[in-house]
Amino acid sequence: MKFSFRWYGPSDPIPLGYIRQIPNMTGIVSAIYSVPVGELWPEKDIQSLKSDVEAHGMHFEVVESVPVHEDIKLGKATRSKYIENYKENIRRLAQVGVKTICYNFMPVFDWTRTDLNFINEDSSSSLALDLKEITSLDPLTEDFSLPGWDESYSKHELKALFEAYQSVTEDDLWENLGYFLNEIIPVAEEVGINMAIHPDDPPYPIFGLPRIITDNAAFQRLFELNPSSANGVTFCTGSLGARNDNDIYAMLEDYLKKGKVHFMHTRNILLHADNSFEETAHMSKYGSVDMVKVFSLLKQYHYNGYVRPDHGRMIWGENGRPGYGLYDRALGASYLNGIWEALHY
Ligand code: DNO
Repeated sequence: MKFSFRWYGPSDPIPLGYIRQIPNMTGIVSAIYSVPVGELWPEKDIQSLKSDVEAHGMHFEVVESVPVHEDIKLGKATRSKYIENYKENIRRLAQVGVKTICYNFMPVFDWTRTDLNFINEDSSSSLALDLKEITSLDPLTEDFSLPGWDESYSKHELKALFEAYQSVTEDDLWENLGYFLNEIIPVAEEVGINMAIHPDDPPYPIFGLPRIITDNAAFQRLFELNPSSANGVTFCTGSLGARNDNDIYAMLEDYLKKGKVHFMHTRNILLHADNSFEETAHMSKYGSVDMVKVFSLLKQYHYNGYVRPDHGRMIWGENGRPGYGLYDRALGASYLNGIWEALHY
């Protein structure tokens, strides 16, 4: 198992040299963030990212994410250009030694929370999602504001996207995902890259937009769409754990058996009865995810892929990118390494 850490490139306030000092941290997970969704990633930018990471004694083998253009999710005629660009990005990344690409197929919004600064008992802060609050929000109203997303779209863009999705059903989204996979998976296979879809976060439809990568039935359908082992998953314990009816251990075991897990996001959440949640420290006792159980399964099935601590709380006065500070993620990494070491004793 290869431990890795997400880094947002040169604009990330956390220096690579600090990440290297986390015990057993061998890899960086990153992306080219300066290129608009759907465009080609310049080879020189990819190369310089790799060189930066390697100059700090770590490897660059996982990209999170190569985002999927909305026209592909919408199944528009214009998707062909974006699919061709996607294929070329896969080839370019393979050329510098990338082995796994994480992506998602969520319409309009990626992960969503209602609070980026939920104050915990110990005065640390976390990301949180309150189901009542999210269901009361209407993205098309003037005063709509969604933490983390306020600068991503203009009102006009948001309105146009919502209109475009109005006629897109869950089945349409599946069809568009199938089309995309059947185009890109052969390229990924050819160049030795594993594609790892990230579950929807939260794992149910929001704002009337369809969301499909949500539960076990969805993953089985995904595997049927394209049986290649390159068509795999990022198993995110926090995202999949945000539904009381998801048995994440049974799901993980099945996908490990099938050789479909290429990347693990291991974070914890405290899940409430209505599927609202707060993100917690990684340790099992603080949340609803049993990390020892998760890592025992990884050991049992000889998981040899990538893992990363996921969102951390803000602690020790750190002021960072929500969910992606240094301190609590480093604590998470050490804790997970401790479990892994103990399991091999
Ligand atoms: C949140 C992340 C997601 C993830 C994408 C993958 O912190 O786990 O934003 O990177 O969904 O495409």
